[in-house]
Amino acid sequence: MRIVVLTGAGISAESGVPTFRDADGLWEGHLIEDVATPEAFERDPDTVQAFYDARRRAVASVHPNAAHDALARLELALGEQLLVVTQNVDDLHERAGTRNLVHMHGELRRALCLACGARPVWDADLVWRPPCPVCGERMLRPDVVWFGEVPYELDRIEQAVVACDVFASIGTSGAVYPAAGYVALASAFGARTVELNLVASDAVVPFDDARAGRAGDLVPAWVD
Ligand code: BV8
Repeated sequence: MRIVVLTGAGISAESGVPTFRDADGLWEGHLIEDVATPEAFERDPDTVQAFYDARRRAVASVHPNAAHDALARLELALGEQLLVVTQNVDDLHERAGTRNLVHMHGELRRALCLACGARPVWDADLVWRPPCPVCGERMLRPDVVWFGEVPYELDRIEQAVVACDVFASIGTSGAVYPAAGYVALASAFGARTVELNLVASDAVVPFDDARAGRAGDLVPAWVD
């Protein structure tokens, strides 16, 4: 039984990490789309860096919830047959024990060196513009996929989605592509599709099984 699970901000909501749409897309007066873009970083790197430093510090102070824990239990049972694809940049899936994991939108805890391409783990207390530990250049940026940038490991994700028997979407509004298109791809290749979300998302194709509720309740019930 091959399962692909796609997670979004809603799975981390119960850990106390605000979602994008619940915060009305605003962060201290900035539209997230205005902050989460390469143009914004080019224009005002300090504001963008402060946005990610604040989110990194916030994530360090919260913990995985029952939904993250349930997916880690599912991996213990299924092993390589389960792949978790997360749009989230927090490390709550890892901290719950999930290993077969793709961060398609990057990771808060990593930096990306524009000079050499290294992706070093970012020390939360670093003074801004530290030298890259690999090449020494002071050209680090957050290792987060911004709007207009190509997400990570798309081939690996698409291969898993077309081959899976079950595709589950947890805590995502289905607002952002290419992630929002995976349910249609899975369905086209014969997978059974499941949505576990606070409210039914406006998915491009209807889910075979759509359950409304909090991830912390729905995911353990679905897994166990
Ligand atoms: C790209 C990192 C080119 C930053 C993020 C069509 C095809 C391809 C691209 C596009 C397209 N149309 C438009 C595009 C461009 C764009 C896009 O999709 N724009 C949108 C706004 C229309 N996409 C891109 O730019 C992507 N790149 O297209 O490159 C390409 C593509 C393929 C091949 C070659 C080239 C890159 C997008 C990545 C942007 N970066 N994150 C950061 O985190 O700071 S996106 C960011 O917002 C998140 O990562 C996440 O993906 C998204 C927010 O979505 P959700 O996670 O769903 O969160 P949201 O708040 O929206 O919803 C939360 C849900 O949880 C809700 O449904 C709520 O009801 C539910 N919920 C709340 N509480 C709970 C709960 N559920 C359960 N329990 C709870 N307690």
